[in-house]
Amino acid sequence: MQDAFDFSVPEVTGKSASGPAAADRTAELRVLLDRYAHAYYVCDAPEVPDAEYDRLFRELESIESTHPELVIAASPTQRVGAKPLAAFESVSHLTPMLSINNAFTAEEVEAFDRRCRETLLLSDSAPPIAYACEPKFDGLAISLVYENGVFQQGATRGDGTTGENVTLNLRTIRSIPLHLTKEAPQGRFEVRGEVLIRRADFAQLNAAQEAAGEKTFANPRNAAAGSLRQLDSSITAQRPLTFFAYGIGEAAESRTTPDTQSGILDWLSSLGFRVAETRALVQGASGLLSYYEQMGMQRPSLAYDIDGVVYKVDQRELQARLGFVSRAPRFVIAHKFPAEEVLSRVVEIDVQIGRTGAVTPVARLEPVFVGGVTVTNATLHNFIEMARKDIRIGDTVIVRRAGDVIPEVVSALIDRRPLDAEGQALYPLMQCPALCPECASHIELPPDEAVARCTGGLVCPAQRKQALRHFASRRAMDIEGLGEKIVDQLVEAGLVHSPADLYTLTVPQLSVLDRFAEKSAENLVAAIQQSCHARLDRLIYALGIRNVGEQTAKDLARYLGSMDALVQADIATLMQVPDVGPVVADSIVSFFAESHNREVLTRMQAAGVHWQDLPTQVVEGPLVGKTIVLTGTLPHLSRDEAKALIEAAGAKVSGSVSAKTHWVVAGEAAGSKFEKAQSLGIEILDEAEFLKRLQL
Ligand code: 5U1
Repeated sequence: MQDAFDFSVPEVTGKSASGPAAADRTAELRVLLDRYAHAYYVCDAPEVPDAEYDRLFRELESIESTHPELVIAASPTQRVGAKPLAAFESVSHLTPMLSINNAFTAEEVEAFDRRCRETLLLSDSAPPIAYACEPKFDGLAISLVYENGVFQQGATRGDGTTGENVTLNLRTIRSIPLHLTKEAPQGRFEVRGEVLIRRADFAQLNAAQEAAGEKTFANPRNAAAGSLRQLDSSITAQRPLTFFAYGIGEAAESRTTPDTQSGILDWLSSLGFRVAETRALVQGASGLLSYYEQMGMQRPSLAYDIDGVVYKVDQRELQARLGFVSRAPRFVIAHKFPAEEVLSRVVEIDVQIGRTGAVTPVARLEPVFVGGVTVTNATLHNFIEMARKDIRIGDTVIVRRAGDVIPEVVSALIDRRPLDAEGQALYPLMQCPALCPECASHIELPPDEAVARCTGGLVCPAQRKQALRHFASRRAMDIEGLGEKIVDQLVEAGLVHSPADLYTLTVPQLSVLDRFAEKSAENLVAAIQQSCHARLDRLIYALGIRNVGEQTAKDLARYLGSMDALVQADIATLMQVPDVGPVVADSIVSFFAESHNREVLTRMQAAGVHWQDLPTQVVEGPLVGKTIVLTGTLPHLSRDEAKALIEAAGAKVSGSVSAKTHWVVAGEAAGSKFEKAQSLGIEILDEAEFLKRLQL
């Protein structure tokens, strides 16, 4: 049950001389309707019959239609009604929406608790850390921005830095308050949480879709995602979406902000948000593990899907001291439930060639429903792994799928293997082909690697198709309408060899493709042209350089500032970029060493693709080229402050000590890094000496 909720609304300012009674009545009706909606949608405890709610709602609509000056954005009547959008705008998050690290075993949870204690320098005799625990909703992460208590803007997580503006759709979700209680912070206030569809609502939605001859959804998460990405908010309004709040953005700091995560959840509840009823405050690792066990038991009877639980260090001051590791906060971990496993049969084993030439054996399966979707293909990872597990055509196999993860074959039930008359397995173990089935280039298995690769590069149509799909994908160049089937046709028809060819495609060329009407051709050419105005980091990511994901592309753009600088960078320069190590640096240098890759960029530019260089954040300052490791607690600087100073001085912070480390900056209770630095003869500095070297 939620806490008491104060239903007073922001004052109606538009009183007309002729309608003070109408203004009073609208205010009164809004208070009542908000209260009843909160009871119904947030507390699951309706206070009045639906007919009474509808009667009051119609009365409010009627007054507002005769007194339009009384309409306010936060009125319950104003949830739906805007015209469909042409596209969603991008929104930069006030503070990044970070991801969280996962734990899968009790040992990993114990290690998390131990790491927190060590980083906070708690002695063995210190009391256990208090943790706020919550279910991990299987929905979509959302940010809601309130301005003086009134809902202004809502966005999807997107890549964590930039999401899509889905405000109009979020306004239709009844458990998202359009205005908050008077206790809400003034100014900007950001609430974060998850949008989902409850199981019972999902069943009803699919039944209604089926009855209307519309497509049904594979699982509640897909239904929620599809509903939230509707350009027409009147469609979203018909979908039974629910919002659960789980935190606040940093902009929300105010004097009234509680100093614990558990306090924040209670506070969000009192402000009108739905928060997990099954939240708990526990002590230490044993408390975490018993919460996990309890939630595992409750999981089947919960109203919504969850894929694990989330543990957060409760005290926010301790959270701040713990800081971050590689873009995930150290104070939080998601303890995932085991992935669902089912049995199926391998009908065929095919070889798939990935974007970077990786050769992956893929099992074609008898269809099986697992982890919320019907699965017909599952990865066997690589030929070495497949041989180790001895998986063959005809085998009955265990198939596993968790969340968004690609389904995989876990193992074969060998005693169910079909045998011939002599008792021999009907099928031999499949070997990795010597030649690529797509382009007949040689397949290589580099020493010390498990993954074989086709050496065909962009000569290989499979690699070309994958590279183009990646280039056009939403997080890369975001070319609407350039889907898998069209890419396949473009490559097979010989119209497109590299991403640069996309920019010279014409409507007549596209119109000859299978089932491609002139209008679709025009739309695709327009979408391709729209992508000409690119963002540097997205373009870097779109190139599909091995080991360069979205975040690395962002770091490269931010620290090198231009494509020219990236193309020309040598290993040493690249390794000064935060989180770029020798493997990533080598991939980048090898990519641009290929003249055909450089040519693609030149041809794209010639065809009109342009991007803006960024002011570089690098690599200036007194410590350029140095790699520094921090260990222990410094007397004055927090970990984040020390890191910021190092990066501002042009040096790089590394998490581990190696022969390439220049200095180790050590504070109190420095551990194994200190010892390793000593054994390698690396210079160890205290805070004062470190600040001196920074020339501060
Ligand atoms: N329940 C819950 N889910 N979840 C997801 N809490 C929570 N916190 C998150 C995420 C990504 O991030 C925190 C860092 C705010």
